Amino acid sequence: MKLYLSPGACSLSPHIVAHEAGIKLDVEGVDLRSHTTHGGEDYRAINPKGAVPSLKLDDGQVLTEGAVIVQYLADQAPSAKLIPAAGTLERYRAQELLNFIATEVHKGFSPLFNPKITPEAKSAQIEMLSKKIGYVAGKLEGRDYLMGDTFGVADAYFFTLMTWTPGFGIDLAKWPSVKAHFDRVSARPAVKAAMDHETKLKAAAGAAATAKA
Ligand SMILES: N[C@@H](CCC(=O)N[C@@H](CS)C(=O)NCC(=O)O)C(=O)O
Repeated sequence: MKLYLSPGACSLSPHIVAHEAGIKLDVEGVDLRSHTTHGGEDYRAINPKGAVPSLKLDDGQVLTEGAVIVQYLADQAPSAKLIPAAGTLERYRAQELLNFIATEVHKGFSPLFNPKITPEAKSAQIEMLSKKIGYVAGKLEGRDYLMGDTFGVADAYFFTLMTWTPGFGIDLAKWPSVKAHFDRVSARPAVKAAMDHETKLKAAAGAAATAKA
């Protein structure tokens, strides 16, 4: 399997899940401005939506949408217990969380990346996004991870999005349960490994671009 990602983007979430699950993946970076893979391929020919993440399966099919890819990966390694079994109510609870994180939290960040956003629109967007983060903060009260005592796919996704908060002046200290979750997830060896890998990919892509210039 090959995961297409952009270092530090939402694709960090399935990258973390693969590390947590002990799944050995090929990984390829994508330049999201040119929609070209680091290997020089047209990324839109791989995923016509142009967005990361996407996962190329061993039979050549490509799976897209981060909330789905993390479930696929977790289901490949059931002993890692990263998601409840399909068909159980708990599985729907995990999907309920993933859907909220994807559509409310993740897409709550998206307008903030638009360089044309006005200061007024930015502050209104941060206010709206803060309410969504506040909802997740409530879910984290009195528990270590979103589904209870053990780390799961929703934790990987939510954590990934929270790595973006400093860039927009959002201080996680406002939500002590989210800050504690962020620190707890950051300390996991699999999370560190995925993040280190992405730092190296970014540096390699930067060096290749400089060499071409
Ligand atoms: N619906 C997609 C959206 C993923 C997404 O927003 N990816 C961003 C990076 S975090 C991206 O690739 N943006 C560039 C683009 O869409 O061209 C998913 O949930 O996986």
